[in-house]
Amino acid sequence: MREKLEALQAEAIEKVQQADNLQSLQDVRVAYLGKKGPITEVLRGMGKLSPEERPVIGELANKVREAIATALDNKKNLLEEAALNEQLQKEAIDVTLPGRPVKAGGPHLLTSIIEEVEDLFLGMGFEIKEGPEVETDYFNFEALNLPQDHPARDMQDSFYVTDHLLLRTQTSPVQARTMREYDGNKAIKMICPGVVYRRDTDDATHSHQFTQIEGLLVDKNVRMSDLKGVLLEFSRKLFGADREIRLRPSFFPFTEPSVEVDVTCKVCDGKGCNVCKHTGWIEILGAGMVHSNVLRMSGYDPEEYSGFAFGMGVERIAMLKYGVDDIRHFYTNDVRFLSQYHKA
Ligand code: 2NL
Repeated sequence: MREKLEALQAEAIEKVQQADNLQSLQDVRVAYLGKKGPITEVLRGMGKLSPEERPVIGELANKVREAIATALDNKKNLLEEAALNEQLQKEAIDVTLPGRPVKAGGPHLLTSIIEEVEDLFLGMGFEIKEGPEVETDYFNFEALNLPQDHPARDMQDSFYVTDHLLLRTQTSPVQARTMREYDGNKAIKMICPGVVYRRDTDDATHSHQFTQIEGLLVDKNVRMSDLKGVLLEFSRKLFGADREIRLRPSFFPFTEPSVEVDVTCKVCDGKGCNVCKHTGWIEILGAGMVHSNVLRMSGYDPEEYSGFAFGMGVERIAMLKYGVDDIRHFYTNDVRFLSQYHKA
């Protein structure tokens, strides 16, 4: 009996050692320690033993059972630890891999130009004003010396919301509103950037929506030479210190006299090229002395006050400055186009 039990212990521990996964280990446990296992069988046969042998064999059987159980538990711990390690290994994340860079956006080229122009005029003491994009007929046209049925309204075919409300065709209504707000007795130095709308067929140089920056200076004794000085300063800051400007006579209903302003072409250094259409000059904006009717309608006495105003298309400025060949690039939002103008 004693030899049988010792042989069982040796055999069971050998099997435990051989088990290489939790299932086969469980099989060993059932085979040796289960209800139908050899140890249970020994204990059941105890009745046949002599009273002297019974406690000795009983004690040994329990020791054998404990030894096997301990071996099983130890091996179980080992196998579980190994399984955990294998899982950890498999699911390991390599934190030393460099991350994927987050693509940073940047301001739209038109926004950059607006901000550049704003900085420049803030530096000359101008304030920046904004106004509604849905305007009244009065502020968009009437107050700017464009009465109902005036033929010049044809130049600004418009999107109407009602008979008296429309998408503004220029940013000038912001200036008319400001003059009114200033009560006809204060000096004004302002620029107003913003989106404007005209009923137009889109092509490489026309867009039904575009961006304008207009400027207005009203004070006592404002003269044409003030306009020229401010626009020369502006042109040199935006296009380069070596630029010259020239003023050509023109017509706008809200200014008198009116001028078209050209800047010298630096693509060809004035020799003539495609950009300047072989003239050496590039038109960048329109301007003039504020019409006396416009001053009067907004509460300023033209005998006491005078002023100049100017307006430019931001897309046109951007196209000239960066050689953009199609105005639609600004609105089709192709990141390959837009990201070229993001500063690092
Ligand atoms: C252009 C020309 C211009 C103005 C805008 C203006 C505004 C007031 C009074 C007088 Cl409140 N004038 N604005 C004056 C001359 C030209 O714009 O070619 N814009 C794209």
